[in-house]
Amino acid sequence: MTSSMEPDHSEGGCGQGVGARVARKEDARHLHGKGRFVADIAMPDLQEVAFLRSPVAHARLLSVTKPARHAQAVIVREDMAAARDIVADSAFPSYQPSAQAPLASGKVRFVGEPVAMAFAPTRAEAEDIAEQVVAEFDELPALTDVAQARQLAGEVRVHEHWRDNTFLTLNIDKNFEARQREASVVVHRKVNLARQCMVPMEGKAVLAYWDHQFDQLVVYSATQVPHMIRTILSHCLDLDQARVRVISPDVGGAFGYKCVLQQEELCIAWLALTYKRPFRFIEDRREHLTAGANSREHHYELTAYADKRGRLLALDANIAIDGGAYSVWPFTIGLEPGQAIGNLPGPYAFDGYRCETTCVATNKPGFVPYRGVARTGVCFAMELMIDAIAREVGREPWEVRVENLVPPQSMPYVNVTNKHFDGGDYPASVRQAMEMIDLPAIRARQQAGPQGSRYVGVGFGTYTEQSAHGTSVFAAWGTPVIPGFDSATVRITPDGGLEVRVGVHSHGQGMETTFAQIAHEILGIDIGRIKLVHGDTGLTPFSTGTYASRSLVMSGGAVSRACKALLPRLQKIGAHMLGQRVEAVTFAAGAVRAGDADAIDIGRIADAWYINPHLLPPDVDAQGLEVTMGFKPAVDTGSFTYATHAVAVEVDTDSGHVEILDYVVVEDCGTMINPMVVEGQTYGGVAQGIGTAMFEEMRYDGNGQPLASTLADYMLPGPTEIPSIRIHHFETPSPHTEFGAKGMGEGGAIAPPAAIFNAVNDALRGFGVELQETPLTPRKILEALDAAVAGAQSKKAA
Ligand code: MCN
Ligand code: SMO
Repeated sequence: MTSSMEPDHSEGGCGQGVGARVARKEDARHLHGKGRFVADIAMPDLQEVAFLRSPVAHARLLSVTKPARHAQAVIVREDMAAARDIVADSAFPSYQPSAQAPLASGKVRFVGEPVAMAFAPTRAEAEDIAEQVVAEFDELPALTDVAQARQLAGEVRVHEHWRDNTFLTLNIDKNFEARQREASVVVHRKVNLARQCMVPMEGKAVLAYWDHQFDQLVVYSATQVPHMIRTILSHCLDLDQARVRVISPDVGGAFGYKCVLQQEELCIAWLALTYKRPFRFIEDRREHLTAGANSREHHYELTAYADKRGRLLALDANIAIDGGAYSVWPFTIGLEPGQAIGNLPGPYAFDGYRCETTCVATNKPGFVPYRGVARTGVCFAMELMIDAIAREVGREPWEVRVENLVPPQSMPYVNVTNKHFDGGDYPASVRQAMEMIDLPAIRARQQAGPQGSRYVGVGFGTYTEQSAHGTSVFAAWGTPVIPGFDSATVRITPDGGLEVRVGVHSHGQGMETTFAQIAHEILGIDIGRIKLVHGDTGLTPFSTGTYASRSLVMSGGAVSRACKALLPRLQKIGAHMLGQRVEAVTFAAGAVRAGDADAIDIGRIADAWYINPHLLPPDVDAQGLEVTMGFKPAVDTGSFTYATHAVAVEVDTDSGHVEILDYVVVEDCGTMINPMVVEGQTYGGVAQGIGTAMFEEMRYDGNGQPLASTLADYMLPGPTEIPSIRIHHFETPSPHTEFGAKGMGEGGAIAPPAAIFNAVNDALRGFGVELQETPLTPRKILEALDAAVAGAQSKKAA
């Protein structure tokens, strides 16, 4: 297996097919400023919309008064009587659903919640009108953290009719007590991940109009999931789905923020439906930061039970998640605790596990999935524990990691939470990362002592990325929408090119290129002549869309199957044109061939089917040169990509500054369609992960006021904070997918906090300092050092 794991992708060595490092087709239009985003669309009589947003976190909404002069241009909830609230149900037994009104009604539950909307020919005018709307609030105590929301549940409720302030609680107990008893080493830690925004370059963006010709509501939205947005808009607005068309044009990054219904989408669609005019809303940066999105905030309390060598026997975990005010449609807030409890054991082979995960409602914006979904948190928590165990037993963290990981000879492996790991060599990824980061050299530098106040350290983070999880997983969660088969339509054009239509959406992942590579691999058509049509419910087959790193496995799999289904049809026509029996021909490199001599290429076959049908065989397949085909892997619990990140850092104990000296990623996403795209995805993910680890935090004060509203106070990593990242690939094909490919779009963002914290803790080991709370600010480091010094002094004095 080891040899099959080492890929050979010399530049362009594989032509244009699977495995080729071809440049992304979509880049040219973006580099030349020719992308078309919602904000670029021009339309006569377009009205721009501004929202009046709640200035308080929790209050009864007593009244909303429209300015007399502009009453016609202001909408409140009562005006939208026919529109339904957004409610996402779930099958989790303890789950309490929230009802999110398109505009606040009766109550506001977070700062920034839309209370009214105003429209005008320009955004500035619309904002001026919105500012004249007068809303009266009767303030209630704001619930701003998990502990307080639980404690005060008797008196203050985010949702009055609930039993308490808990969205849901999940529990698991597998062999915990039995295994725990065998342990001789016990390690306890608290780990905290801060609340974050996603900050895509383009925020929410939606434009809707009524198409009189087709008697249809057309909604342009920056979304990852156009078909699901159609489903829910139709429901909330009581329209036949055939009368709604959702188009997702170019989208400037999405990262999970755009895989759920946003209430502004519903508002704009309602305006267009009601007034039969075009309306648009473009979120600005301040709205995004204060009201748009929150994610990541997890609090862990963990106890690991291990033997003397550090072999993990059992894990006891308590996870608390601050879910904010509302549960998103369709995934519900259950996605986050569900993924957390299921993925906390990570790539490790222990079987005693007890975990309680609670997700609590607070007066903050509702939790939205963000690249990595819960796995960034669980990887952070678990990997800090592995290092803590290594400390406790006095061994190298990489060794303890290697001995605890699922070994390759146990693959395929079903872990303690019933995840089906489909293959790979997890320990080899750690060893490879260790070599690349040159652990002996770092240990030697540490032996030699610090340079002034600068201490070096090294850290690892290993994870599995459950990708493309399908029907059974979502059915168990009982979400309102459960993904099944993804479909693709492939259509050979009369000139021998190819259109590929998929219901997922590409907004930076490079699918216009990688899906063309898949079709090229089978049909041999030049990728320049393969056109991906995506993100338009009017033009593409249904898909639940792009999320959970599923597009390649699911939709890409469907593209492959659909292309394969064309082959017998091509062969039949080609054989007839060659004057051969169909058994005597083969298909290779874009043509039907009889021996070496004669070939009929796809262009000539297409020409015959479309415009010279007298050349066709009498028994030609009447379905022609177009196929719609669905695909889902036989094992639908997800394909498991895995990786080890290793990082070397230097910590300045005078300033608290951390510098990343080196960063390596060893990853295995099965067969790569385009290694360059995989690397691009990894770089972007790691950059976001570095943000999570070191910079980003969305803080709230005791009144629920967000403390960052511009990029001057919400810190993002920039080019100078992102090191050059070295990537090494393993390629262990998945047995369940087309070409053996596994999803990987989120992975880069999963391990950086784990690896970076482990490295910093390694550097500061001599001080007895261990940090466990993101972001890793200089201030936190200095405070921890001060506390350690003070602790040591008081010990001495005593
Ligand atoms: N790929 C490949 N070989 C593999 C695996 C993937 O060549 N073995 C390629 C795919 O063909 C695709 C890309 O890598 O071009 C990512 O594929 P996949 O892992 O299927 O992920 P999705 O396309 O479903 O993308 C969604 C995923 C998620 S869930 C988030 S969040 C995220 C991410 O990808 N958001 C992104 N990456 C992003 N990248 C950009 N630029 N912008 C976002 O919003
Ligand atoms: S957060 Mo990605 O859209 O699953």
